[in-house]
Amino acid sequence: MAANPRRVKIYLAEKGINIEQVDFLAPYAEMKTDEFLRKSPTGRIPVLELDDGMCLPESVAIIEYLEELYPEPNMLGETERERAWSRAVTAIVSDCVIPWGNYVRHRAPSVVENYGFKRIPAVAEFFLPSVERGLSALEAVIGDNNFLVGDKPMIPDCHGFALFHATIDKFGYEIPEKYPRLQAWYQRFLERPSAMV
Ligand SMILES: N[C@@H](CCC(=O)N[C@@H](CS)C(=O)NCC(=O)O)C(=O)O
Repeated sequence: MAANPRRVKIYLAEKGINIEQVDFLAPYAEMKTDEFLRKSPTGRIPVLELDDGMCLPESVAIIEYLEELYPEPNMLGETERERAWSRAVTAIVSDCVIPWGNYVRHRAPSVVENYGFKRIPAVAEFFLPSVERGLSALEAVIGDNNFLVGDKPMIPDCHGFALFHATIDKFGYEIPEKYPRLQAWYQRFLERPSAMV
């Protein structure tokens, strides 16, 4: 259900990288132990644990680290400009996570209420302009491309699809009609095997 670890799962599937994965289930009590906090200081996932014991939190950092270790197939960009643009689009997606998460959780009853989540509809109203801003930005970004930064899936698509899929699949959100390019992109990515992880 959680979009942030799923960014990494989708990236691993797209790259064909096989590493051991440990899943945690909400409400994530075992992620608040001292042992886990030593691995991920915020008590959040994802966290990448290396063989020498180093632990790297944060989905964006984990994916870029893996991209350096496994540069083929390239999913960041061939040139400095392409890489810079990919990072910019990833940042736009990352900025959407908090507003979208709050919007979908507070907008209508959802699965998180099973974990004692208290819904406040005014919070959804507060975040709606930020949600619209992110959607408009990404609709402009994709332009006539098949994927967010070009004609094949790249790192920003992994981040973006994980976020859209969580809001749509788990929280019943629908991409509004006024974002047809994002609607088409979402359907296109949905057909990829990585969308199933
Ligand atoms: N900026 C972090 C955000 C990580 C994050 O918020 N993870 C959520 C799951 S989507 C989590 O661990 N939630 C449990 C909690 O906060 O206790 C990243 O991109 O990795």
